[in-house]
Amino acid sequence: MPTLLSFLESRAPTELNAVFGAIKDASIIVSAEVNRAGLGADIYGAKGTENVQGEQQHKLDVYADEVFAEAFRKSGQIVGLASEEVDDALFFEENAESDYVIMIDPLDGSSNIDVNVAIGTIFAIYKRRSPIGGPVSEDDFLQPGNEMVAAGYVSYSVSTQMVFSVGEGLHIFTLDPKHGDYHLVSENVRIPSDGKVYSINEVNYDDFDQNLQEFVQYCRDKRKGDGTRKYTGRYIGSLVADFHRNLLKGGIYVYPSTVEAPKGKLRLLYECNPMSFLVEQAGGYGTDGVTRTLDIVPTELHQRCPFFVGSPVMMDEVMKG
Ligand code: AHM
Ligand code: MG
Repeated sequence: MPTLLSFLESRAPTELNAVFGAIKDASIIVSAEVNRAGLGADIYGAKGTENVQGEQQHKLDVYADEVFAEAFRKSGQIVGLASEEVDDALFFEENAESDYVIMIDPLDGSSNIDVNVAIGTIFAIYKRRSPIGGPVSEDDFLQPGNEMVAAGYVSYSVSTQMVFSVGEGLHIFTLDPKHGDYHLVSENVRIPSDGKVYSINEVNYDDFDQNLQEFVQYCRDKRKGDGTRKYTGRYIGSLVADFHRNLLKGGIYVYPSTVEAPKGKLRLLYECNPMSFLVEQAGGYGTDGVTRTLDIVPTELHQRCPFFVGSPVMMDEVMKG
């Protein structure tokens, strides 16, 4: 089976392949560290600091952020980085001549670290808008998702997998930790058009608008011809893991606005946008409940938005209102 970089050779420009090389190298380091969680007192547990959004940072979040940032700097092909863990975007001066900026959630689902549940890294890659040779500007990062060049996630789970698209289909690679490389396991993956799973934190049901309440009720009630249930609920609380299951099995993931998170909880630039790009490449779609996620014009780096994503039939059902 082809390795990640040999597969990409004919599909993406050399500069972008170097970015994927950096993601590969950093994710292998993070994966090894994730697999050791609990063994080193310096890695496991909360760090006691908060990120810009007032959320508790876990040591692995911060570690992953540093590993990815260093890999992007060294790649020579990334000029700017925006991360969930850092307030302001970084400019890599030594890469001023390069063309790409990247946005990442270095370790999504981090509240699951301490309970040994799947977590992931999410990334979105764009071409800069500012002139080559100079510093990056906010404009480089506040691009709508429809300008995205490539996106993906690494899921640290039963095995470590990288799921990505460079705009010509969605592909899944599995890490062989013995040999330190990713190998192709599924090419041009398609999400099942109808799904079986709805993934939503149902404790917030009373906060949902009427349309979403009716959709959840529909999923609870819907029966197949033989009288058995058509849908089932699954919610891990790690976007990467919930999304990945729904991608393979068919389903929908929803994080709407709630009383505690009036604009939704997930971040547009490095959570909702890359996942929307990926699901569209697989035949599904993502919205904020009204607008296609990739068409939202961002105004802030750490902007949140409601998120609905998944199989087209289930998405159509919730979107028809
Ligand atoms: P994080 O980026 O701080 O880890 O938060 C994002 C996570 C998602 O992975 C997950 O789907 C969601 O938060 C779960 O939130 P909740 O516990 O409110 O259901
Ligand atoms: Mg996160």
